Parts: sequence; C-alpha cells; structure tokens
Amino acid sequence: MTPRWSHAVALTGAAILSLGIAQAQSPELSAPPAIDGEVVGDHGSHTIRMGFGLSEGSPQYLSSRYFADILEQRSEGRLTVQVFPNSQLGDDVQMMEMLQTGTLDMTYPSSSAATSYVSELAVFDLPFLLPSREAAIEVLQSEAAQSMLDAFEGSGIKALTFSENGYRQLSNSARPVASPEDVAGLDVRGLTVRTMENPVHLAIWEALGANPTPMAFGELFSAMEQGVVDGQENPWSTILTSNFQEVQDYGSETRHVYTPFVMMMSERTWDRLHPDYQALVQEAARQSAAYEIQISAEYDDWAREQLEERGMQITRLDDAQIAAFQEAVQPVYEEWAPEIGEELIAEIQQIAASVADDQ
Ligand code: KDG
Repeated sequence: MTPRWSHAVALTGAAILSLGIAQAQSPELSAPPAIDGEVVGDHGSHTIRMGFGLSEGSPQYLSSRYFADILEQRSEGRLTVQVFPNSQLGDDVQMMEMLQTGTLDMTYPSSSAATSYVSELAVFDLPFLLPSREAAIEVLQSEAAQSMLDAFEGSGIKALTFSENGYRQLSNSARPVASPEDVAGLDVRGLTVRTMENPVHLAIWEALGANPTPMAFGELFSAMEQGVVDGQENPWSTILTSNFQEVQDYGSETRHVYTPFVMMMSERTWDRLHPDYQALVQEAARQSAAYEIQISAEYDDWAREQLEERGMQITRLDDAQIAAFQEAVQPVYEEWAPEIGEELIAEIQQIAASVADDQ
C-alpha cells in the first residue's frame, strides 16, 4: 500500500465484523475505519443520490454506505447520500449521461463503460496487462491514473477516485472452459458471451472465438436465464452477489482483465457544493475507495469458495493454460495499442513491473 491510501486502511486495525449481507452466509470482512476528522461548517443541506449496477451484498455497496456515513457524520447530517444499487436508476452508460444533465448526482461504473469520455481509460481493458492486485493498485494510485480522472474535466462529470472492480473471470452455462478452443468450440458453436459496452472487450472475445454480445449489466441475469447468452465475465464477488451461479454451472479462473471502478459526481452537483463540502466529498471518496479495495480482496477469495459450495464447477488454469489465452488475445494489442497510446501502455507496464521487482 503506498502512502495516499494507507492511512485509511491502517485505521481498520484488526477489527473484523461480519456484515449482514443478503446471502445465507456472509464473509468475514474488515470493519470500516473509524470516522475521524473535523466536522465541516454549516453550508446548507444537500441530498446526494448515487446509483450503480451491483447489489446490496457487494463491496461496492458496502463501501458506498461507508462513504455516506463519512459525509453524514462530518457534516452533522447536512450531507445525506441515498444509495440506489441493482441498476434501479439505469445502467452505467445511462447514469453517466444523467450526471451530465444533472438528473443524477453520483454513479460508480466500471472504467470500461467510461472510455467514451476519457479514451485513455481503455488501457485497463487490455487483456493480461496487470499481473497482480498489488501492481493494479499501484497503477490506480499513480499520476497516470490521476491524469485520467482529471481528464473528465469539462465533460459534465467530476471523477473522484478509482477503486477496485477486480479480476474478471469467465462463467457459462454450456461447458467447462480451460482453453481458447473451449471458448470457440471446435465441434460445437462458440460461446455467446455478454461483454460490457466496450470495444476492447468485444475484440478480446472475438479473438477467443466467442460470439460477444454487449449488454447492460442490469439485463444480464435474465439474458442468461433465458439462454440469450451462454456466459459472461466478472469478478467472483460480482458473480456471487448477483446470484449468477443460479444460471451458470461453470466458472474459469481466467483473470483476463483487471477493471477498476470510477466513483463520479455530476459537475452540476459538485459546483453547487461549498468548497469545504467539495473537499469533504473528495476525502470521503478516497477513504471509501481504500475500504472498497480492502474488502473487495477479502470478498473475492471467499466468493470463489462459496460459488463452488453452491455447485459451480470452477476450472483453475495453470501457467501454460493462461499463456494459451494470452497468445490468443495478442491481436487485441495489435489493434488497440496504437489507439490507446503505446507510451501510456509502456508507462502502466513499467509501474506494474516496479511492483513485481519489489516482491
Ligand atoms: O455497479 C457497477 C456495475 O454497474 C458494472 O460496472 C459492473 O463490471 C460490471 C459489468 O460487468 O457491467
């Protein structure tokens, strides 16, 4: 953990609590850090509405509640955050548009959904770019990442912080997958895989011989239930908290992409807030992101075990099997590296390599 976020994480100490999550069992997750810091002066009252796609059980939801608690406590109740999970207010793309028009205050999409605002964000969509969580987190805390947040300026969106969505894994209802050939299906048809609405993800699944189908997250469960798509890819924690195991018998630990989340606010809402409130929102965003990153890792390991307990057959891939996937997606780099920027990719790879060297 590098200095910027280490403070908030250190505050958790060894405190562990079992959070009441909408599952039969819950993981043991670190408690949110104690809320400290001064109460800000009275600059009026605001209600902030935040929407996103994941469910109440997700680390994204739990850390958003923590964000709400920080604002509430440090403004003595004058800043209230209402959290709307489960795509209740729209999908990632729609909610970002709502931020631009000022009809929604905050949203929390995957970076992949936001590349039409800041094209550099597509670097996170490149397959097998970030070899470890440690490397990924170092990248999220880098100046390069901060520049991507800053680049939202003028779009109508104030990007506050990155946090972790995580390593994405394939699940499907048709067959166990241990190789690109299993995705493409030699004697049978290729898997129809839902992707996020992002061209690099489409290219990945095309390169693997699947039939990629971009679709909003909120439509995904019923699309899988009705057999419109065979599979999808998301971190284990999302697969579990969205109950995808009910309609997906097979999982494969592909770790093909590490995607972050971007916590963001409507510029119109931001501009209405007093500078002291703005500073508080920014600080609370970073603290809740640090907490999200912490519990996301705790949750993800637990989620894989839970999925297995609930009957999902999960295929772990050895190095040679991962290398076969890496080789199959090389055309994605050839197509997208010039578009995203060779220099940026090299910079991110260098940051990642510096973490690997430290270990
Ligand atoms: O709350 C975030 C979701 O809306 C979405 O970004 C999750 O990774 C995701 C996906 O697959 O759409």
